[in-house]
Amino acid sequence: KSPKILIKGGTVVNADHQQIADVYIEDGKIQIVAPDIKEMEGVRVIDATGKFVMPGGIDPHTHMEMPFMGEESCDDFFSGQEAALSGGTTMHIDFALPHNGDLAEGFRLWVQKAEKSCMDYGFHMAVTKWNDKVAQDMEWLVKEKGINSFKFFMAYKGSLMVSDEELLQGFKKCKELGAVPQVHAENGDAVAEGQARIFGLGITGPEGHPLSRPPVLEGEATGRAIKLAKFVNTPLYVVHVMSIDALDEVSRARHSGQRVIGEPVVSGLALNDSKLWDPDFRTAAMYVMSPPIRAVGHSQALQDALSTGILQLVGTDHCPFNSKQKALGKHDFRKIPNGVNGVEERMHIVWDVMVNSGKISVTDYVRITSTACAKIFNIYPQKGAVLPGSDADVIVLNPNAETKISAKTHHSRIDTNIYEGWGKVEVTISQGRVVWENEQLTVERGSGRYIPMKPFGYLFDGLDKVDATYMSSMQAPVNRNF
Ligand code: DUC
Ligand code: ZN
Ligand code: ZN
Ligand code: ZN
Repeated sequence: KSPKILIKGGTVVNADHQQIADVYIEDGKIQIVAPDIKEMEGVRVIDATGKFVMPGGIDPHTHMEMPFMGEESCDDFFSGQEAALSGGTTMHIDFALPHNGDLAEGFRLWVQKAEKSCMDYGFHMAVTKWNDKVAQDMEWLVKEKGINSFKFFMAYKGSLMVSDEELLQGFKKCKELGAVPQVHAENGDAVAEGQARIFGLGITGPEGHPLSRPPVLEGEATGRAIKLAKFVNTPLYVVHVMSIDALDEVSRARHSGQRVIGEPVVSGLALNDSKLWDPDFRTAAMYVMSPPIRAVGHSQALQDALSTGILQLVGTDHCPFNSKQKALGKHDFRKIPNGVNGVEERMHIVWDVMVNSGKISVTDYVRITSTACAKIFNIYPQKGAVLPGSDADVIVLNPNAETKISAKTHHSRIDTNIYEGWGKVEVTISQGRVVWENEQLTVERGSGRYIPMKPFGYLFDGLDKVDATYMSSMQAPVNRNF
């Protein structure tokens, strides 16, 4: 039977409001949010005086047990979710990949992988080529399987990358289905050329990675995807915005009224590329992800864009590979499996770089770590809010806590950590149960639930009205403001 929990005396924070109140939880749902709820027998009380009570984090971008570059990311759904819960994230949306190009098969595979889950999760589905079967499967996934977003890789030539023609067909289908198209935006042809060029110069170490795929290639692809989305009149979600170049494209489009969502990730917000030049291969290789972590200056611009609302939410691209896996690229940076950790650290790091730095309010913190994601993927207010009726995914965050992040104590299976030294979430409640407290996890394998997501979320509101006059409206010179 589900426990009864009363969180007392904390400051309850939602994306639009904060108040000192108690939160009563029963049957996996938030039942009451009000000041001074009476303590009753059989109800477990958690004292949150001086602390923040918030919706659990939702990570819109993870890759658990993802087959990639000949390896598989080293967190599975269970260990990755343990890591998430211990860091105050209570739901993630993982990228399911097609199996040999087949979306339906890929979906079934991801359903199997996720059976071991211990928290709630959803899926995005990647589209890696175009044909009638892909289009049919997209329809099946949206109408029957709770998927409302599809990701297109503009990089990874020869494996995941799609052409502009495929992108265009995919965008059209997304628009028709009310699903959000997402892009990994780097020019894959140019990346391949850049990698050959840098390797040919004798630069074989991890520093070759950022050198071979500079910000201009991210900016180009981001702009291209945005313009194709405009041509199709569909919303667009740009995953892992890592550079000023990509940010400028998102910013320009938003200022012209286009519905473009930009998602920075914690590595891009908090780190810079200097460690990629570390003479120790093991250290440098930990920082290899794509698009690359950029030079000093990009992260500050991304933080500022989050604080002004140009960027909307924060993901992680959690895709950890341990040092043995990373060592496959010891003599060739092109073979280092791409990916970093972050699902366990995201809530802490965003707190530090955005709230502690004074760039955003605590309510905005809730918005960019939880609520915005729930709204974009159409699961609000089931998720993303501390409101009566919402799922009881709640955290207690102590702004004065001194918990520390370290590879020695973290819960991910990765054997290194690029975020040594950060930490704030003291209690995590998932599905109405306390799963993280006193730095102890209490989770149950198989208790995680798949959260189906419906199409035609708010990004599609009123979009059809524009369609009729759309081609002619595009003749107007509206886009001069940059
Ligand atoms: N980038 C990464 O670094 N890892 C997983 C996939 C991706 O696009
Ligand atoms: Zn990506
Ligand atoms: Zn603006
Ligand atoms: Zn990713």
